[in-house]
Amino acid sequence: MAKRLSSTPKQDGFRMPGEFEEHAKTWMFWPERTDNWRLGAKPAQKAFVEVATAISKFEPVTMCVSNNQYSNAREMLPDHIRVVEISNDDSWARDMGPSFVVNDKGVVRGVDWEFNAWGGLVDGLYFPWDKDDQAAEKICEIENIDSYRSQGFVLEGGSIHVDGEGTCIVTEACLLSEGRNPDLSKEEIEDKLKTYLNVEKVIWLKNGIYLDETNEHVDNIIQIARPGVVLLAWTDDKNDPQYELSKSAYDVLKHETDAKGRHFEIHKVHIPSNVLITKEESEGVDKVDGTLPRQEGDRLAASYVNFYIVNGGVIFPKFGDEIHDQLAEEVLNKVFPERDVVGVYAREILLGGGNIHCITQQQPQGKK
Ligand code: KQY
Repeated sequence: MAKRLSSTPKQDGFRMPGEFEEHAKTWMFWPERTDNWRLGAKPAQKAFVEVATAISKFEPVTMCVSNNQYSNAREMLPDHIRVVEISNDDSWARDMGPSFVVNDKGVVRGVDWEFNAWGGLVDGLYFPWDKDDQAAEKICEIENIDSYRSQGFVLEGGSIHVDGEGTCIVTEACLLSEGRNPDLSKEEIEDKLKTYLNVEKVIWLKNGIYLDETNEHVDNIIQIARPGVVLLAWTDDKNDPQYELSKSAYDVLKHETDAKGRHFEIHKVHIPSNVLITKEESEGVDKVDGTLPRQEGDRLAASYVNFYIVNGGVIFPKFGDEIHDQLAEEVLNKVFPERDVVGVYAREILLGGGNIHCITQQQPQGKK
């Protein structure tokens, strides 16, 4: 029986592995809310099917789906993708799912972060979020995995990156935002990360991607390919507001060392040309008080580094910007020569406020 533990990963000798370490499977959630996903979420559902299918060529995928959408999801997804019913408020497995931790015997446990929809009543993206907050616990129950609950400490999986060797990278814009842990100091937040992820060093970038509605999650501006090697979302256009944000992240990473004292090898990945919401896209989204509106002309936080590393592969978002899509693929092939790099057209996911990394959650292999 899965237990809720009152100790911490650090006390018990559990650490969060890097995403590039071997996975047992990937978790995803099925999109359906019509105030976030246009046209009754139909285009997004197709995009989620494409992502799930791409991942399933490398490792098993489980899709979590509400009771309302169970039959539709089962019908739309290939048979080899497992579908389980879990109530949800939306479909961001990175943020609602557990962050899995392992010990050196290969035992896997879950960290169930307190979740408040990216800022609660201060600047959260929808209300209520209670079903999303229960999702991590339910996943651990299904897998019969013990879990730790970070009660009183709000965090999303997309706001942290770890290298599995003692380093965690975050952004100040997100972790110090008013809507998450306003009563905790930066040092106290760092201590929580050290306790729940069992890391020794936290590296603070100032910002993430311009206008990222998550208060600038780190997983949209960098990804860790392996210890000491990072990819950074970049623009050469000094007039683009993203330039200063990416330059500041570059400067931090250039001068920092990781927990093992290594300097970072940094690979820049140019963002696509401005991706703006069209009139048709805006009109397809239901308007609901309390949910972030999608206005025509709004710039979307498009970034190729919101990619997902799977066993033997990398699944990255494409935006239909031929030049930058191709440049991103080239950088990924260079950084990951041992993995197959697969692009999936992901505009519909971006329209919902995130991308491929945000809608996926890896469960580490642990002991076979
Ligand atoms: O990017 C993410 N990790 C989540 C984005 C949530 C957007 C909700 N509209």
